[in-house]
Amino acid sequence: MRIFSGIQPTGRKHLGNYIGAITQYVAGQDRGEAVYCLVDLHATTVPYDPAGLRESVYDTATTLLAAGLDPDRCIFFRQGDVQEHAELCWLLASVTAFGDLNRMHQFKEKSGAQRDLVSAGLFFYPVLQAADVLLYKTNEVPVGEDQRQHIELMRDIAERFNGRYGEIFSVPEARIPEVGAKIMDLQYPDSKMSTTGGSEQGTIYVLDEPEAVVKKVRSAVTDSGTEVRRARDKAGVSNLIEILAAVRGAEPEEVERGFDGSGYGAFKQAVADEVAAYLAPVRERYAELRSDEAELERILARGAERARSIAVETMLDVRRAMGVGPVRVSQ
Ligand code: AQP
Repeated sequence: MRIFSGIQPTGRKHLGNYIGAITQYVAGQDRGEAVYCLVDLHATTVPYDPAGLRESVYDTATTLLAAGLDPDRCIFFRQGDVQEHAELCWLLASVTAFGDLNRMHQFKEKSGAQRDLVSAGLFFYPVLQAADVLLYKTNEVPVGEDQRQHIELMRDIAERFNGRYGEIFSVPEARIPEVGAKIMDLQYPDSKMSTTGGSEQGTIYVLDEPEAVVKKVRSAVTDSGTEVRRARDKAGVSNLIEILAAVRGAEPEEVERGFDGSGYGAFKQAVADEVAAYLAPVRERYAELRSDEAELERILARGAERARSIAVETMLDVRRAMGVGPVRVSQ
């Protein structure tokens, strides 16, 4: 089974990215052939600083390695190093419905936040994402809940392509965690914890110092009640229950039972301490790994070479099926 996921090189990854995606990436290395990609081409769809992008790739690569990605047990690379991603994106455009792209929630949210230019790249973001996944004939895509719609779209794209040109692609399944699929902002618990849209105080970064983590959790917005249980009108407490359950690898019901009658103060302190302890080893390992940029480049280059060997084969199939380019003797 092949597993693929991409993550934006936005540098500072948060607890939502960590629980929703990164821990699944690490686990995926034991479940199948895992392919993980830092999507620098996606990062160009909103205004960004070119020199900063390279730095952010190193920051994010280091975070993933510190979290437990092992370049010997997965293919770990930078999207921009494998040009087949961009080529397949264009070719998949022929089987992507404009109306479907127009319905994507992420495009609506992100385009609304742009001050100057809403780039066509932002509109095309899910097509490039489909290319990333389909290029590796992927079976499973570990992601958070916010990516469900994009995965549905890429499944439609794969099916339409296969129907029109022949069975080339696997139709991928999303793998969304049961607990922690959508971690919410601690200050605005009706909105997801987010790199671009969240509040600084409500966002726990993987690299935050323990004191900062404790402060953010202790000042998380809750309701005026005292009961530690999940409910529609208790978004803040529900989020903290979900976070603690994910950190402990437990069910949210167990967390509720464990804090029955203890009040919000003791509960928040426990969440704060356990999240700080959960992230500390990643932060420490990050500090050890980040300065060796030559080694990071070496890891990404080796990953790109391995990724390319798969991607080139897929593109031969795609080009042949679509009648693009010269006839090639099969290789
Ligand atoms: N709040 C979240 N809870 C659980 N999972 C989440 N993910 C994102 N937010 C949450 C998952 O993290 C992976 C990487 O997402 P990305 O590549 O989009 O990286 P990002 O841009 O840094 O993440 P954000 O926070 O989602 O950025 P914004 O809000 O700016 O777009 C994905 O699998 C995602 O589901």
